[in-house]
Amino acid sequence: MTAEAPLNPSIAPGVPGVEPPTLAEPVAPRDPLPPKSDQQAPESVSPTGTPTGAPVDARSQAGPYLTTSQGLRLPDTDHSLKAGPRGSVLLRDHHLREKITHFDHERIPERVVHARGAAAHGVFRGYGSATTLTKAGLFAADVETPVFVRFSTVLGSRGSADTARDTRGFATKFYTDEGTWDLIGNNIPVFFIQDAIKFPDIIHAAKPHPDREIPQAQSAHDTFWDFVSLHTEAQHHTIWNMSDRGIPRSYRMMEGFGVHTFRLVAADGSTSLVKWHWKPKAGVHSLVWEEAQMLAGMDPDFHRRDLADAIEAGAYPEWELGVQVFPDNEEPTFEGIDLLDATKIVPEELAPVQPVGVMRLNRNVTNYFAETEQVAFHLGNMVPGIDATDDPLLAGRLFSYIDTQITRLGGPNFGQIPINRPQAPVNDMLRDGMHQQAVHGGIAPYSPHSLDGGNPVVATEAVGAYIEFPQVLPASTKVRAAPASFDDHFSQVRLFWSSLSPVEQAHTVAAYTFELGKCYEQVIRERQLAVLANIDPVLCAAVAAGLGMPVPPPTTAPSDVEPSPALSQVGKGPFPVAGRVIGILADDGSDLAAVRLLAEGVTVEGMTALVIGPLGGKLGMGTPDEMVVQRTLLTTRSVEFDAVMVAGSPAPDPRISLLLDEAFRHGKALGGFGGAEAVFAAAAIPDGAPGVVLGSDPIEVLAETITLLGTHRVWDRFPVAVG
Ligand code: HDE
Repeated sequence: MTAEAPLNPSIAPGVPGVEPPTLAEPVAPRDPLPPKSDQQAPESVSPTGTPTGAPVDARSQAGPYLTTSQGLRLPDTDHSLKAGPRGSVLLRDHHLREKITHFDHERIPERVVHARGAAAHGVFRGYGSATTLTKAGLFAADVETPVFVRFSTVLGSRGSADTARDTRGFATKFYTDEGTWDLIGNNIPVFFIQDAIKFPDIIHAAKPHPDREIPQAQSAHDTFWDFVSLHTEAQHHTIWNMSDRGIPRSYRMMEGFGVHTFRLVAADGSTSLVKWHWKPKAGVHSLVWEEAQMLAGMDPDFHRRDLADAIEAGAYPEWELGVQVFPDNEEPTFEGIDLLDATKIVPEELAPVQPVGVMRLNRNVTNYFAETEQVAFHLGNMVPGIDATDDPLLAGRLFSYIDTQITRLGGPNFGQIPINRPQAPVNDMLRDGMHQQAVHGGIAPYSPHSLDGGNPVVATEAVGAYIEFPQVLPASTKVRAAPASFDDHFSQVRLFWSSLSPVEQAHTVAAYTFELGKCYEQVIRERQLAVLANIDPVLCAAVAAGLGMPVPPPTTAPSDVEPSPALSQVGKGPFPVAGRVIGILADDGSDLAAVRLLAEGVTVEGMTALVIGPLGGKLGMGTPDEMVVQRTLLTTRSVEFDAVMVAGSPAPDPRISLLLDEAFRHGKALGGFGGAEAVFAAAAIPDGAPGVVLGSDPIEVLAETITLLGTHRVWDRFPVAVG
């Protein structure tokens, strides 16, 4: 791992290079620039997992001159070879053909789901607390394992907006010295379906309609609601999507879940069943729907940018990995909950999450395509001490991930792409195939053999062989069926609903109403309302009211449930504020010395301060306090900031009022000093409104604003009851 850079949040987010460009076209030969300090390429290991000793940037382009792919230096790359300046282009122009041919093949098929993603490198450190549960070496105390994490949305195409209402993928590759372990989870702990055979159905229903290919990256359309209202096991996942969890504020502020139950095997052979949880140190935090919609237009790369900016600034995102542990009984149930049913959670109040390690993401990728696009996760990538269970959804995934890569990455050798290379020695006897990178020695890639010195031999458990857990299987009959325990589709949906705070419930009602309101077929709305009636009468009545439809009677009595406070995002914290973005509205008339002091105070807290001026350039030009304007009223909107502070009384502008009004409605902390009251009044923000901090000392105002930020939103500004 490269040494970590110090916290430097003062970097203006998104600096593109390590050196400012020259105005004139550079023509003098020089070596390529070094990589940016926040970036890291995959480890330099060979296609068969052996460290090469080369620096991690060894694969980047070298040399001062432009060349062909074969290293031939080129005198010109602007003109095709022609018969005279106006003449026909000559077919013999190899440079032209190579350049265009390669370009023609630059794209690969996007992922069939999770096409839109962002990733980063990091490190996982074990606490040692899981060593009684699993022999996997990465959990031993203070063992550090390099990781690569890819976050994603599920439904949208590669170019879709980050802030769509959707589930988020949270896939982690642990490059352990016992082999690679992939933990491929989501930010929602349940899934739409209980059996993998239904995966094409839910995805076909949720993707854009096949005739017009609309709508992009959203579930607010007929086919999605048609499917989930008919296939009611999808309702639990659906309510999570309709809640604030469907629109995270940041990848850094999402929980992650392995969803399935896995089996852990300890060194003494004892086993337990577990569910994996990632808990963000920054707390779980979501956008409000209007912000998400605005961001889809203003900054479709919002989450991607947020992750990269935070890492570049040194505000490294962290998650604690934890497990809920259950006894590995013959019947895989816990407190009556079927652990093999991926549409069910086990409330944390029944089985607390026990921390086993911490992950820190501290390096951005060097090349999006090489790393984020080409990374190939696979559920079957496990290490000794971690095993699968009989969850029928997991079984299908164990097949699917390796299969999809063969099409997506063009053949069976995708494991040799640098980002996918294991960092444990590989000796696999898999040979040849498209894009083979390894130069395998020897003549006997088969087993048994007596040539090549007999190498390799099979391992024993004592030297780290992966031994499948010898699970005892009950005598059974071959059927296409699910156990009766999979039939309860509603009780945990109601459990989730009942565990939300009133603000979150109101958001959830609005989301259902929005989505169903976007359907064309009235019958689909009716059918979904009938399903909601079986989940919760208040939820159903509130959505029906919004749709202007009658409330249907339930066909089954809503179950009695014990709410799980752990499921709500409100009332938690305070959380660290590093990596948050504060907008400071100022103009030439503001006290610029105070603005500077404020910006420094923001930076000291690990946050980013962006000065918003009426026009570009500098404020206080020619004075000792002159400062660069990072955003103008034209280039920004409120959605870019977690809090907004007003320095003095910038000249009235409807865009200032709009910015403050939006930030107010979205529950953001607002601060002001030096006469800012007038600016808030012009934006019709009531005197004494919650979460508006006014004062004369910018640092005192900042301190109070930080306290508000620690709870994520000014919750008191939202409606407090549903119905
Ligand atoms: Fe996936 N899923 N999935 N999935 N999934 C893929 O693999 C699949 C499921 C998840 O950033 C694909 O490489 C089936 C659950 C993530 O590269 C594909 C089923 C969960 C990612 C695939 C599921 C996930 C994928 C598409 C039902 C949460 C993105 C491209 C049995 C626990 C990984 C690819 C990345 C990607 C199949 C269900 C999470 C087609 C058949 C449940 C985070 O193989």
